[in-house]
Parts: sequence; C-alpha cells; structure tokens
Amino acid sequence: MNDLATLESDLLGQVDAAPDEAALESVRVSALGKKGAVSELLKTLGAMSPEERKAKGPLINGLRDKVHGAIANRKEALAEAALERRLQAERIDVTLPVREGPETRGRIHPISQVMDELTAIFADMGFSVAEGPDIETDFYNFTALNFPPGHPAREMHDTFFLKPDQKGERKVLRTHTSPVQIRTMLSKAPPIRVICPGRTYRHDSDQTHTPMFHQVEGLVIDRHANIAHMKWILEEFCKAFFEVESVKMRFRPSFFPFTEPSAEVDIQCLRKGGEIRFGEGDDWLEILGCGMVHPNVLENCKLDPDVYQGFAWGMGIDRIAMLKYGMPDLRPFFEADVRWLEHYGFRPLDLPSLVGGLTS
Ligand code: 2NM
Repeated sequence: MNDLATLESDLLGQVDAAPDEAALESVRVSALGKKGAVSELLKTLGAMSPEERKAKGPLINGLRDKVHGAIANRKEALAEAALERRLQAERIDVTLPVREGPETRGRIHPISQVMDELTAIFADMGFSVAEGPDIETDFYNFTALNFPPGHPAREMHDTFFLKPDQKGERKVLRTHTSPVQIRTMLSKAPPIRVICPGRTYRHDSDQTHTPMFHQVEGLVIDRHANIAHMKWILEEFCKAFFEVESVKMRFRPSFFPFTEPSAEVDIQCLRKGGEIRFGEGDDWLEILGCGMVHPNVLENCKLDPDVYQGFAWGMGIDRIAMLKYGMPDLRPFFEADVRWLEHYGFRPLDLPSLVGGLTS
C-alpha cells in the first residue's frame, strides 16, 4: 500500500513539474505506456488470488485513473499557457503600411516606358508594331532603301560590319529600323500602317551618342496616303507624347535616300533655366525626320509606285525620352545604376494608356 502511495505522489509530482508537452508525454509513457510503472502493476492483477485482486484492483485502477486525469489536466493547462504566450508575442498592428514587394520596388527603364507610350499612341491611330532582326543584310539595311553604292553611310565609319560568311556576304548591325519596314512591305499587302521600335547601331560615341541606341520608325502605304495625312499623324503624336493641348511644328526640307520629298521636323518649345517646355515659347527643337517613300523603294518592295504611295518617319527614342523626362545625359541609360533607375524609372503597374494618361 505504502508503495502505491509513494508511486502516486511521485507520478503526480512529475506531471505537475512537466514544463512542456514533450516532457509530459514522456511522463505518460513512463507511467501508462506499455512498460510503464502503472501498466506493470495492472499486469500483476491477473496472477492474484480473487481476494487479493478484490482488495488491490480498485486501488491500482484508481491510481491509473488519477494519473490519467492529472496528465489530461496538465496537458490542457500547458496548451493554454502556450496559446497565451503566442498571443502575447505575435502582436500585429494592422494600421502599419504594407511592406513593399518586388512588383512595387522594381522600375521600368525610361526607354521601355517611352516605347510603351509610343505603342499606345500609335495603336490608338490603328498602327500595329513590327519587329525584325538586329543583324541585317546589306540589301535590307541599304540597297532596298535606295542607298547608292558609294553612299557615305555605308562606310566603316558609321556601320558595324560583321566578318564575311562562307559566301563572302558581310552582314551589318542595322543602322536604323527601316529594314523592318522593307520586310513589312515585302510580306504584307497594302494598306500598311506599322511602327517599328527597336535597337539600332552606329559607330559613334560621345555625350549624346551611344554605339547602340533606339529608334522608332513609322510607315503608311496606301493608294492615296499623302503629306497631309503624315502631318496630321505626326502632330497628333507630338501632342499625345508631350501631353500638351497644341504644338506648333516646323517642316524643314531635308534629304534621305529613301524618301522624296524629305523633311526634318522641329517642335515649338520654351527654354528657360535649363528646363524645356513643349507647346509654348518661340524656340525650336528637332525631333524627327520624315518624307514620302521614294518610288525606287516601293519598286524594290514589289509595289507599283503608280498605284501605291506612302510616307515614313523616324526618330530616336533615347533622345525623345531625354527631352520629355528632363534627363541631361544619355550615358547613364546603359550603365544599369540602380540609383539612376530608382530616380528616372517608372512603376511597373502604371501602364501608359491614352485613357488612363500616358504618365499617370
Ligand atoms: C527616317 C526619316 C524618313 C523611313 C523610310 C522608310 C521606308 F522603309 F519606308 F523607306 N523607313 N523609314 C524614314 C523616312 C526614316 O528616319 C529619320
């Protein structure tokens, strides 16, 4: 009897002292498990005489029930204490601002932004976007565009030539995106309305020139596409791109091998204190070149110049990005400096559109 009383107080003491659920479980195993102290006692009942069993049975079973009950109580108390500790430790202030995720911390490069803006503006006027390879043949980059054999632009000085291939053909890094327009005229039937944004390459490097730069060119081919249409499209573009109500434009006669007549276009601007404003003032800023597609170019693209005519224009994306967003230097565009990108970059979820505002 004394032994049972000692065992009981010992086990109940262990249960009360168990600091956590794992310790409590090992107390349970040592008492009520298969080889536990109480289980061993229960096994002895079978070998007892009926009288002895009658006397000791209720005591041993009682011990088992007490230990069992104490463990259950302790378990509940431990769980409650653990929950209380979590509630104390895991406080959430729902009024705190949300921590920024990658989709809000990343930035869209100004060149990508301006390309998206151009695409939104011209898509609204019914243009689609065409792309082509950066590495071009002499035919698409020059010959089809009516460059005469000895034209200065073909020389090493402007063009990056690749090593001649097995057939002796010297490919080039395209010096403009016009080859994409040639490919479009050769593969699609008029009416054609495309813009071709992309990378272009010229052997030129200083404050305002990088050997790789970006251009967007546009092309319209139809039976009656004329200069008035071209002027309207370019004016609508300038108003939408520079986000002004009206803008004066000046068309100065110029020369390109692929257009006749050709013009360089200036827009009205106001310069004061290192700042430029568009659509006001009486200063001029050159922004693009344009013209009526030369009959030779149409013929090179299997279009009959007596049936079809059209116009085209081209401009530097890097340059118009610098003008619109007041960036003084071209070189940081390609230096991948995160601080520059944080300053001049755009938020990924602010997509440019004509309804939502190009730069919301
Ligand atoms: C410019 C200026 C004027 C032009 C012409 C063509 C084509 F393929 F239709 F002949 N593509 N791009 C063009 C015309 C480009 O960039 C200053």
